[in-house]
Amino acid sequence: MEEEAVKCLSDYINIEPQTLDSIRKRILEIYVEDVNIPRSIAMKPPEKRRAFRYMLKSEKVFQYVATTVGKIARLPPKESLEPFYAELIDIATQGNYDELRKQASLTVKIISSMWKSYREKILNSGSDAKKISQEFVGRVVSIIKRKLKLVSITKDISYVAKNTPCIDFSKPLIIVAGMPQVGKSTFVKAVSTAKPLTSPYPFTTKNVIMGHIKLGELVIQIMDTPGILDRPLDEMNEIEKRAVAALRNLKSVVLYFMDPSPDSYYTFEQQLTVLTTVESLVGRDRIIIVFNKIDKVDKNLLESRRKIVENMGYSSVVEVSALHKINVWSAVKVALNVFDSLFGTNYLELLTFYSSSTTSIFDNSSFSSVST
Ligand SMILES: Nc1nc2c(ncn2[C@@H]2O[C@H](COP(=O)(O)OP(=O)(O)O)[C@@H](O)[C@H]2O)c(=O)[nH]1
Ligand SMILES: [Mg+2]
Repeated sequence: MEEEAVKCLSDYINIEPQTLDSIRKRILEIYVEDVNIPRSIAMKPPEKRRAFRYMLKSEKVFQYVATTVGKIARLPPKESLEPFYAELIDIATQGNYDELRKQASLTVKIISSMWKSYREKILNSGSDAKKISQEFVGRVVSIIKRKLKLVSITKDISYVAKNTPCIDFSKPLIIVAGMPQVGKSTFVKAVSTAKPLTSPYPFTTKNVIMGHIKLGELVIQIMDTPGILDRPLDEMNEIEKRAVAALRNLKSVVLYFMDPSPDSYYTFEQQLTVLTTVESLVGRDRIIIVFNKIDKVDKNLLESRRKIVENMGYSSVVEVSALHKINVWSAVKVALNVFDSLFGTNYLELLTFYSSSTTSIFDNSSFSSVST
């Protein structure tokens, strides 16, 4: 039961990247390869043998196309995928995924029916066998070129399938979101198994990355996301859109990370603007505000910025330093508490149970400082 709740996009989508050129090249390679003539045919007159040989070559070409393009045609329809996965595919393919599937099935259909007539033609062609089989191969290539225009997006589809984390829909999920440079990846790295890159430059995190916090029976999923800029959703780039896709589609609570320090990469006001964007995606109830980098913010500034956020309707702000691992587990604990109250689960109890016996991971002093 629990196993079935784990979904990986690569279980549904498993294709190799193809281009028009890669297919054409393979077709020509196959066409020049030797073929084995069955014994029964080897006894026939030379002309018949020749015709059979060219039929076999063409058939191998046909089978390659039917298999390769057929695989694209048989990709699962977008609507059958988890909405989160479907949106990632849309982002990567500019919404062309289902159109590619259609193009592929039409291509296979046309080439299959063409093969039926060419097969007979080649077998009965006598001395023209070579010419007719070459004509078939030429037409196959040109049909692919005309009908399978989107074939190169298989590269993007394959990439998404290979690089999208699996999600266990039976386990709690915390999404870490915010502008670039607020310390999201540093935090996810500090508390989970994930080892995302962190750096002093924006957009180091280009994809959603899943980390796990394992405590006995309890597994908490924590997702690092690329930073989002203060601009309308439809102006966001592909990288930002992946974060939006996670926020929009996954049952989760959100740790909205902010950098309240005076030298933050983006201003505090910009971070508040992005907060309203995140609110529009998930609703305020699912958001927990986290002030990071408290190691370099003085108390007065922290206090005044906390007031601003509280005035926006957030009752509590968790203050942490991801880099120095200060209070980081409080943020996890608060997130789990909100998850429980929103979704009727009881994970916090489990967490408290396991954390009391896992002091090496969980610093109990930081736990007791959280009021939940
Ligand atoms: N002083 C301080 N720097 C931090 C803290 N957390 C992260 N940073 C730094 O902020 C920069 C951006 O961190 P990163 O995790 O890549 O941010 P992201 O873009 O939100 O994922 C890096 O140089 C981190 O070392 C913190 O708690 N205190
Ligand atoms: Mg990052």
